[in-house]
Amino acid sequence: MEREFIMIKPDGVQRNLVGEVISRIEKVGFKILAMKFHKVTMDQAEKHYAIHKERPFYEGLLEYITSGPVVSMIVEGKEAVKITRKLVGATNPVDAEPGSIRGDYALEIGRNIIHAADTPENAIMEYQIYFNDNEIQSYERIDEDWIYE
Ligand code: D4T
Repeated sequence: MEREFIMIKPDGVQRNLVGEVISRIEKVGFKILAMKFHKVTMDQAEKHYAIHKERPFYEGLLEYITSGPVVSMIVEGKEAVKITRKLVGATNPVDAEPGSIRGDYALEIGRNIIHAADTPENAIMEYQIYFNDNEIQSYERIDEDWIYE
């Protein structure tokens, strides 16, 4: 099993897409281990997007991600990172397939609704910015035998 870190960004919250996004994550079979409705602090944003520090869009990205409440989640499942990234779609909505979250609900790269970590290692690094260990639940879902063979 693999863990993935997902964040519904401020535009996703403002556009009432929280339920829609969570529904897609649940329905594919992922188990929600943690979830939080919160504002990203500037300190958290700088850690999360440190890799983009030198990029021209960095300042705008920090302003956007800290501009309003977000929903952060840790989910678990088989190939969670790969499958979530497919559900989410390409970073630039122009390239995101119809049926993906960005393909269905976004038009611009700087307002692309959702974040999902791109590797299992980054997922762990990222969720540690937003969650303490005691906020991560361990439980069995009753449909697991019907999701995994
Ligand atoms: P996130 O991190 O939001 O899931 O996006 P990706 O993992 O799909 O893409 P990323 O790390 O390359 O970009 C992070 C974040 O920066 C915004 N961005 C990116 C932007 O505003 N302009 C740009 O040119 C790029 C490349 C969008 C996502």
